[in-house]
Amino acid sequence: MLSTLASGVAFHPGYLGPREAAALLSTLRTAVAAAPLFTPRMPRTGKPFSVRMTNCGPLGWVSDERGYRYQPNHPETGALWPPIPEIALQAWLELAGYPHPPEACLVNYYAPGTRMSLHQDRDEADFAAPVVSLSLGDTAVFRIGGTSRSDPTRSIRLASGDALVLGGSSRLAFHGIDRILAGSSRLLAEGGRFNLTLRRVTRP
Ligand code: MD6
Ligand code: FE
Repeated sequence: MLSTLASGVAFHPGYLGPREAAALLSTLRTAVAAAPLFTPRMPRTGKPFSVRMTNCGPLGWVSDERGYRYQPNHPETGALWPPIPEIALQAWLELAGYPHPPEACLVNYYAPGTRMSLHQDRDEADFAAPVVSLSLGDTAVFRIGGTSRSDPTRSIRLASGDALVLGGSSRLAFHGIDRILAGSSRLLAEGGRFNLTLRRVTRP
């Protein structure tokens, strides 16, 4: 079932079934072994994020005192990022409605108790491409508003296997994660949640 919450927001609950979610997690484990989760830091202040991150694909999103940017290599190991998991590429083909492949797959890991403050995804050169997000593990309380920080917001619970697409007039909507519902999924033995966001970074 697809539901449209606002223009350009498409929510696909249960997009990945439990077996597909488990298969994607298994590929993700391999990727994280090659490109370990790191703790990003805020530009200027250097304040650490509570979420840990890594990336797959030709480009990865990183943040540190020097700012937000995309780069081809891991900030700690220097290695190129591992490939984007096949199941995630398939989700892009089915959901993005955009005729060029994604270049970055940001992987966020939320331990119970962590959150992501309200932000826009705007470090990409081409906002014609949507951002496609996949959730694995514990349910997250996701908040989404409009293109001004002060616009009213609404909450959606993102459960394991759910896909969310931000495109069109919602491509630059403010959004964030208020909290993780600890123990809501048994997919991750360690608990918590992985979120994958697929992005086109450069103009094709
Ligand atoms: C998360 N998601 O679900 C955070 N960004 O953990 C995002 O920041 C996000 O879900 C752009 C488009 C869709 C998203
Ligand atoms: Fe985002």
